[in-house]
Formats: sequence, C-alpha cells, structure tokens
Amino acid sequence: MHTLVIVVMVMSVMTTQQAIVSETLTIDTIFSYSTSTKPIIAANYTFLGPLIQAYENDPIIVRVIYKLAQPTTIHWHGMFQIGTPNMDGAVGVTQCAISSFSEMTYTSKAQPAGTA
Ligand SMILES: [Cu+2]
Repeated sequence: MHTLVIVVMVMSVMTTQQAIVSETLTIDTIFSYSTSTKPIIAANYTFLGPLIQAYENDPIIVRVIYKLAQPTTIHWHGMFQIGTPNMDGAVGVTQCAISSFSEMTYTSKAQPAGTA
C-alpha cells in the first residue's frame, strides 16, 4: 500500500541572482505528537523539516534518502513545476512511491516567489 506523506518545507523565494540550491533530506524517524493520533514523519530529524531558501527561478536539487518501511513521496505543495511535472511528488499520479531504503533526487525550479 502506498501512502502520500506531505513533508512541509518552507521555501522563501526572493528575486535576484540564480544559483543551484541543493539539500539532502534523510527520512528515517517517526515522531508521535501529543495532540494527534497520526504520526509525524521527520526529515533530518526535524518537523516541519529544514528550511530551503532560494531565489526565484533558482534550480532546486533535493536528494531524498528514505529509510522507513512504508513507501512514500515528497510533495512540493505550491510549487509550479513548470517543465518538471514528474517532480511534484503526488504518489500514483506523477510518480511511483520511493521504496523503503532507497532514494530519489527531485529537481525543479524555485517558482513562484513566496513560501510553499
Ligand atoms: Cu499540493
């Protein structure tokens, strides 16, 4: 069974010069949360996950190292994904889930300005 898990990362997109922005997310931890019956999946042992900052239109490269049992994806909510629809992270729609103990590298552009 595939489960879509949304890891929220705030992407503050400003408007000046272009540079490649890269990040590695290791996903190997599930936290419990006192006011929820649902578990929290952490990236780099943090929740909401690390902040990724980029200038608008910067190339974004995110390597995801996935070490949990349930296959999943990273969904980039709010990002346009122009030219990279296969990087949106909608499991079963734009990609297959990332298998347990495997990895995937997401590549896209920081668009639009704002937070995601
Ligand atoms: Cu979304």
